[in-house]
Parts: sequence; structure tokens; C-alpha cells
Amino acid sequence: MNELGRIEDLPADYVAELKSHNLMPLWPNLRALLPPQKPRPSTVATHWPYAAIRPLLLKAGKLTPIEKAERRVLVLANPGHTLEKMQASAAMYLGMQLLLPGEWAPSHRHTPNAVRMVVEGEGAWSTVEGEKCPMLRGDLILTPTGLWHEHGHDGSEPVIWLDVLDVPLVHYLEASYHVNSGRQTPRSDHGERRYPRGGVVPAPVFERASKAYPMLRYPWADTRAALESLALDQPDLQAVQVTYVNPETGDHAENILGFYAMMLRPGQTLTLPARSPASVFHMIEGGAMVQIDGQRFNMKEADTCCAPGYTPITLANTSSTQPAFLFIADETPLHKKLGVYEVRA
Ligand code: 1HN
Repeated sequence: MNELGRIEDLPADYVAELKSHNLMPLWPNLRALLPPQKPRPSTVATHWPYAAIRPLLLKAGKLTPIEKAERRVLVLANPGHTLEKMQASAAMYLGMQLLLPGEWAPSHRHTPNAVRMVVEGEGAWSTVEGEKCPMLRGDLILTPTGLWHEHGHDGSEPVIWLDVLDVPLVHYLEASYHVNSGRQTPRSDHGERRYPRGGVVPAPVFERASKAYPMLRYPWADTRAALESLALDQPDLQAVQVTYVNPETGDHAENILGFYAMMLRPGQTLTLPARSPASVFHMIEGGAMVQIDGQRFNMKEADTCCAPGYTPITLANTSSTQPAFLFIADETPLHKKLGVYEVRA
């Protein structure tokens, strides 16, 4: 590979004249735009222990009333992007949100897609497009682009959940905005009742099933049971993993980010190949050692970490007697749609 000319190699008055016409020479910047062999991600492997987040989030509950916050969130910011950018990876945003008993986070909708993974507490709910979704630990609740959503809490203990959004991407596209509204009127139909089993879906005769996002809440009890059943059915299966899908189309549940649940068998160590998308791991149950780029994170229950793309990741269950369960978010649907998805041997 030959060395390309640098900006300093050009006469200063020439560069100044280019700039005065809003022009730039490509060649001094070409290698930064197209690094050799593989990208140089800004995303760095980062671990956010829940033990560090929880007390600070509860303190935010004392410092800032919900009316002054709208959403009371501590953002899990990747230092490789600078903390101010508030992004976990190029396309992913992560935040831990606290709702206290009696509080209400008012209804709004926005262009970024969101999901919530419930971490702690009982009695909270999200109403999404009129569908009131109870928030139980491990549940995944979708709030896809454009759908109204609000959060409330009828219980007696704090409720905390992990928000995953594609806001860094949508913001980069200069397409990020929100609209507020009043309280929603709950409807009686629920996607989780309409799609209780894989393999069979309703076959409407008199109505057209027309919802773009037919299922909004994925109860953890069902997802966990699916993983246990898969592990039992295929004792040799290395990666016991399920994808959260749209039950009508079989596609990813949302358009941009992919969501998965994984079970590590007792004592299992699993190395995932290097793939182009960045990924996020959140410990739902149990513990795991996660190794990324030579860094090792001891992930305890409710901990979260992220990994850049193009690097292998090793997951090891820290228990030899109990399974461990992880929630995973990644940028696969986006990479596949753009045609840049890669798995490296
Ligand atoms: C949002 O709407 C929520 O509705 C949480 O709970 C976090 C982060 C960025 C932009 C919108 C919510 C968010 C968000």
C-alpha cells in the first residue's frame, strides 16, 4: 500500500482557496474513510455493572422529579464515542430508566425505534398505541417508530428498565423528532394473547391483519420456556438462542436493531464469530464472563456490556450448575438491509 499525499504537502494558499469554495482534497483523508482490511470502530468494549448504576439512578429519583425529566434515565454512554454523544455504538443507545410508585411518564411518539427490557420491580406498565403492557422482569416491550407510548406505575417499589433505541442512527440521519400528547385510552386487544405460540398465527377470514407491529410485549416466562425447550430438544446445539420476531412476517421485531435471548448451559463457554454489527449483552439471570478484544467483564445479574463489530466475543457461564440467560441487542437488521453485514471466519 503506497503512502498517500498529506494535506501539509499541498501549498497552504491552495488549501485555503479550496476551502473558500467549500472544496476538500480526498486523498489526504482517503485512508481514514476506508481503512485497510477492517473498520476502526470508535465503539470500545464497555461494561456497566448494575451495582454502579442502581444507587445513582435511585439518587436521580430523589434529585429530579419525573415532571422535570419526562424520562428519568441514566445513559450508558460509550467512552469511545465521547460520553456527550450518549451512544453505545454507531446505531445503538442504551439507558437505564427509573419510574417510582405513582409516577407517570407522559405519552409521546418519535421517529427512533425503542424497546424496553425490564430489570427490576413490579407494578409498572407501558401503554403502547393503546395496548397496556405490564412490565415484569425480563419482559421485552416494543415501542417502534411512530407508536404512542407512556409509562405508569401502580406498584409500591421502584421499577427500573433498560431502554435500547436506534436514536444515534436516526439522529445522524437528521430524522429524529418527537410529538407529545395526553393520556392514552387503553384498548382491549393484546398482541401477546393473539400470538401465544410459535408456528401458528391467527388466520383472519373477515378482517385484514394490518398492524405493522402486531406483537408489542414478549413475556419473559414464554421466552425463557422457549430457550429451555430448545436446549432440551437439541442437546448438541452450541448457541441456544432465539430471535424476537414479528410473528406475522418472521422478520426481526423492529426494522433497525435485532433482539435476541440466549441461554448458556451450566458451565458452557461459547465463542461467537467476528461479525460486522456491534452488539449489547444484558444479563437477565445468572452470571457470565464476557471476553471482548482481550478485555474480560465479569457480568453479574442485571449488568450490561457492549462490543464493537468485527471482533469475536466469548461468553462463559460462571455457574457449573445453573443456566445463564442473556438479552442481546445488535445492529444486524440495519447491516443486512444496507448490504454491509459480514461474518468473518
Ligand atoms: C424515550 O422516548 C424513552 O419513552 C426513553 O421511555 C429513552 C431516549 C432517547 C429518546 C427517546 C421512553 C429515550 C427516549
